[in-house]
Amino acid sequence: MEMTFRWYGKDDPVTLEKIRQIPGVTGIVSAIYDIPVGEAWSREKIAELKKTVEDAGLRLSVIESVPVHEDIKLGKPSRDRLIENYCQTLRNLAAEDIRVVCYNFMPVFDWTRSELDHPLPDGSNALVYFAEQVDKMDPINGELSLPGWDASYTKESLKEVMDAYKEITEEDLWNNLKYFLERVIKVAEEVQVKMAIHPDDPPWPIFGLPRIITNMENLERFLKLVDSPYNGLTLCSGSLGASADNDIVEMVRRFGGMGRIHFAHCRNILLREGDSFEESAHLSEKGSLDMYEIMKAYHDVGFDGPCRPDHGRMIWGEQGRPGYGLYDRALGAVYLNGLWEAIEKNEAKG
Ligand SMILES: [Mn+2]
Repeated sequence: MEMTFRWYGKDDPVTLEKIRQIPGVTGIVSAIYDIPVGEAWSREKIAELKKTVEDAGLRLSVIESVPVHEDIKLGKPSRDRLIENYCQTLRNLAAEDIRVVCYNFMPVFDWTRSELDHPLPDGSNALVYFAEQVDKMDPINGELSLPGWDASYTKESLKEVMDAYKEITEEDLWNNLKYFLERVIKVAEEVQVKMAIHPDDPPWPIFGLPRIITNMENLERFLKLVDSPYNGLTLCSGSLGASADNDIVEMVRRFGGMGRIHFAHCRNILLREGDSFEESAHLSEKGSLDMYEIMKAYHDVGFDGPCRPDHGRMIWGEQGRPGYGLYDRALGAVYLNGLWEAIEKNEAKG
């Protein structure tokens, strides 16, 4: 297992120099943020990112994400050209020896929360999802802006894309995902880049948009769409764990045992009544997930891929990108490494 940390590029207040000082973190998870979605990433730009990371004494381990254009998810005629660009990006990443690519297939909105700085009893704050607040939101009234949301949408273009999805059923989305995978995984195999889909967050439909990467059954179905070791998962415990029906330990054992987890997002989550949740500290006792059992499952299946702490709270007065401050994520990384060391040494003793 390689401990990694997400870095948002040169504008990120959490610098590579700081990340390097977190004990046990050796890998960086990043992306190129100034190329429009749908265009191919040049080898030059990838090499530049890689050099920046390596000059700081770290390794560029995972790309999170190479975003998938909405026209691909909608199955529009323009998708063939966009998929070809996506494949070219994979070839260029492979040429720079980058081997894991995270992406998601969520229509329009990425991860969604109702509040980004909800105060917690200990004086920290965290992202929360309170269903009754989300139910009242109208994404096309133009007043809403959350960090997972693509800021490039105008009110009109957002309405247009939301309208386009009115015709798209869950089965259509499955078909469009299959069409994408059948073309992309072939290239991923050729150039040996492991594709790792991130589950939908939260794992249920929002704002009337379909969501399909949500539970055990659908993950099974996903892996069978193209049954290749290069067609794999980013197993995000926090995203899938938002549904109490999802057993994360079982998922790690099942899909990790198949060698289909290529990237582990490890964080805890505190479930509330009625499809609501808070993002808690990583420690097991602070949330609804047993992080020890999750790490133990990864260890038991022989997981040797990249792992990262996921969203953190804002603590010690830190200001910054919601979910992506330094301190709480650093605590998360060290905690996960601590669990791992204990599990390893315990196993070695027999
Ligand atoms: Mn995640």
